[in-house]
Amino acid sequence: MSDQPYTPPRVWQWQQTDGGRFANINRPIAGPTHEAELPVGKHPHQLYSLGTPNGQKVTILFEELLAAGHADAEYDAWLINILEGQQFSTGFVAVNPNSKIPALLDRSTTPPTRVFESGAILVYLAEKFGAFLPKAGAARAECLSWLFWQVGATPYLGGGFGHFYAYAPTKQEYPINRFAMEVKRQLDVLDRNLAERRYMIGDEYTIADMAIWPWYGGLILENLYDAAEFLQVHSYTHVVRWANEIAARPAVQRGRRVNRITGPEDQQLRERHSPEDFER
Ligand SMILES: N[C@@H](CCC(=O)N[C@@H](CS)C(=O)NCC(=O)O)C(=O)O
Repeated sequence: MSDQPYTPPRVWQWQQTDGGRFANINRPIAGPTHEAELPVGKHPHQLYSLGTPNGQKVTILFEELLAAGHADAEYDAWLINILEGQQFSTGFVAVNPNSKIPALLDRSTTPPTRVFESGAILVYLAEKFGAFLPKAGAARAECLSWLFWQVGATPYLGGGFGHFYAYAPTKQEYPINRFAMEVKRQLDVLDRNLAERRYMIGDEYTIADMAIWPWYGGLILENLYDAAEFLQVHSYTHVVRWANEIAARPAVQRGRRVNRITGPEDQQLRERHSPEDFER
């Protein structure tokens, strides 16, 4: 790849040597690359995931449901190592044809129900247990609005800013400028909302907070992409206050450890099959 201005050819061709942190897993085609079945544990919910922000959203919700007394929310969390291409097995593709974590199989239904896309998994579980999603009216609309905001906005943070700032083979001013501006705009959207409200929709803690926190809280608390200073994330004081309040929740502290394979050793729980796993 060259730093020179690029003139696109008439027909795009896949450059397998394109570089970048995820070059070995990126492909322009969908579908499985190999045969492998997914493991199945004893609980009703089988989660196939990795402890990235998208994965954490779901494990935080599971841990919050269990903490709120929903014993039927027990789950097995299996590790899918996306850097090793495990999202392209026949078993995983059968649960998520989009080959991305997280993916859920609810075996309490006959036949089992598959759910993919983290936002859809949050809504499915919140509806199933009648928790963390207002049942009707303006509060439900507000919660779903912020949830869909996260799903739509965050690719500019992750695939846009994070990719060009942290993972691309060369640092390029144009895309970094473009996506830094958008991420700072998004942080300001959150900051203005959280200046008026304790949680994203008001006094109630919901799946909207659980979806937004791992990403935007991660920028502040975990220095995601090593970009805290570059983006001046600590200047968004209302987001900082909200991020710290959520980080203090015991269920969040458990959920963020599940399926994690990076960061401090004592924060990694590669698989989760019972509450006792956190005590090891
Ligand atoms: N919109 C999806 C995004 C999921 C996603 O991007 N997952 C990443 C990890 S955070 C992944 O599995 N990447 C593997 C790949 O692209 O092959 C969701 O919210 O569930």
